[in-house]
Amino acid sequence: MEYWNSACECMPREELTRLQEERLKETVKRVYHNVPHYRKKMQAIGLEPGDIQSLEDLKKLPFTTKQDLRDTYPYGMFAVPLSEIVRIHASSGTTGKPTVVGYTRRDIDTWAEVTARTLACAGGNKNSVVQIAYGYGLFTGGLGVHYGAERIGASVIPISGGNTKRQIQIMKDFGSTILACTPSYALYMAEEMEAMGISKDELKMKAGIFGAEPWSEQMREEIEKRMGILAIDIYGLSEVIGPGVASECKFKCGLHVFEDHFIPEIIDPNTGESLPPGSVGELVFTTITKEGLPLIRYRTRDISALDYNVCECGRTCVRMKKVMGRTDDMLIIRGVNVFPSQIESVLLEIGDALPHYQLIVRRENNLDTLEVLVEVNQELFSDEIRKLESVERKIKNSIESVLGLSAKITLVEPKTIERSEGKAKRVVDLRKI
Ligand code: DLL
Repeated sequence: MEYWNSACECMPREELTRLQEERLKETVKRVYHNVPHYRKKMQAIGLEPGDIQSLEDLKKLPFTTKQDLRDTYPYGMFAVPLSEIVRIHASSGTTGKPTVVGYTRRDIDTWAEVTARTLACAGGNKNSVVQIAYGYGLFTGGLGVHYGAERIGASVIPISGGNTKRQIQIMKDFGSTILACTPSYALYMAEEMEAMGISKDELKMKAGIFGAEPWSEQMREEIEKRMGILAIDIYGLSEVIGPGVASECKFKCGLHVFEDHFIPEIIDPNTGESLPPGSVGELVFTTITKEGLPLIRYRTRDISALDYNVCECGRTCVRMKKVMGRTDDMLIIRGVNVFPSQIESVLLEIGDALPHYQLIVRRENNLDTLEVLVEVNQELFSDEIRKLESVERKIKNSIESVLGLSAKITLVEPKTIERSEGKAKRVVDLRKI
């Protein structure tokens, strides 16, 4: 069995608990003294760093949410001065303002360590040729996996996303052995490959590390069959570190959470109560080694469950079940996080649109597409077609500049979109994954 760091990945539970407690105490002390936002929240419930001595005490700490990061935008939750931050990434949020995350030099080192483990989980080593087709930029996917791939000594192809024909040509010519991208993009590549008349036997591909969006077992089978590879699910979120929070091993029975860095919990999303192992609920993470942006009990909104049984691979770290869904309305379309409210504000700014709209998400040829149905006033409809086209274009451009996502805009007459007596059904997700 190949591990990147067997001492940490296979640490006996008692030893791991001791290590986690030590690091937790240290983290709580640090955020209390360095981050006013945390200090205020703890003081409000009469909690002092000394009250946290064991993992049991974790429950006493208040949760952190995306709202906390928004309230302190952009750098208010950082626990070190900006002079210690060497990298900034960001992901989109509901208000259009991104969630900003910062890394110290040691955080970058930790990140490389955990993504190196992820690659080793997929059988990666210094002989691997890793093609990174996650986006590079503010998104954490590209650079996150990049540092891990260099750490294991692999040859890295930092191709980033897009330009599918070129991806496949390079995959073939450069002899890539591991592909890193979203699962939907992997499937799209498989299709394009067939269309180009390139057979999987002409490739050296052995495995793929796919994540950043939910995907099903059927999708895995499809990718594995069409590409002739082992497809591994990897999980992470920018706030916690990016990719490298958890990864499946070749046994594909849950994702190992790298617990010497991140403590997971499952809570009831309605009551906030901590749930026992095995229960399905919302995943919550506490980071215990991060310096730039330590997070205490961060609510991910992702639904999963934890399994503490030791895996066949020998890793002792807990396994989280494949993410089953989210507790909020965030959509992930082609790897981009989209909140319906972001589109709503774009529409309302345009003026000609009525506040009745619906987002229709489809998966066509394995690629997610977004259609926005928008009601516009009757006058516009009776007006000349050119005027309608210009409104359509305005909305399309505006969505593209806010979200970085192209959408098909369909303008419809007033009262076309179904009304609801309760919550409006803003999203019709037709993807079968
Ligand atoms: O998506 C980090 C990442 C990059 C993970 C590359 C894996 C690979 P964010 O953009 O902040 O970060 O989005 C985080 O994406 O809360 C989940 O809802 C979803 N997500 C990430 N990985 C998975 C997965 C990156 N394997 C949000 N399965 C998370 C299901 C996933 N959902």
